[in-house]
Amino acid sequence: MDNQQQTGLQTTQKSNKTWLYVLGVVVVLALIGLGVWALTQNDDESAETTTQSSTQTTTEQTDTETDAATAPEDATTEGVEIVYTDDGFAESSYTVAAGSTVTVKNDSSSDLQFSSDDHPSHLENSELNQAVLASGQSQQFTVSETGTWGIHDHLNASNTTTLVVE
Ligand SMILES: [Cu+2]
Repeated sequence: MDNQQQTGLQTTQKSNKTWLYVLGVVVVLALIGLGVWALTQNDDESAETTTQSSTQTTTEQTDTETDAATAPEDATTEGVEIVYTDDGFAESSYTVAAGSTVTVKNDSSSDLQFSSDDHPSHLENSELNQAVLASGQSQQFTVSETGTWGIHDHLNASNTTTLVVE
């Protein structure tokens, strides 16, 4: 073996060591990169979960608001309008909650005297007895006593209806 061959052998051994070193660095960098990627994934999942929770809470709040807005639309708390025509009372029965307003509208061509049964004493529920109402006029009153009350036009007692106060 002469000097030139020996130098070539040493260079090859040195070159192999350099490759091992570079490979080691690449592997370490790859592991670090993998670790950072894994941590980033976890952060993303946490953030997603938090976002979903917020969205669900917001949806529930919206539902509650919708329920609250729907609840007051209970027909019996809004009072009732009783229309009277030349054919008599428009409906055979009206229902209203205690404490709400009854509106009587005289759409007939004659006077109306809205009265509690019995005729002519009007004593079944005297809070329902009203003054004479001219043609085209309306009157309002509040009901408080619960029950099923017979009603008639005192001036034409064959025209009757029923008022249920709940
Ligand atoms: Cu009467």
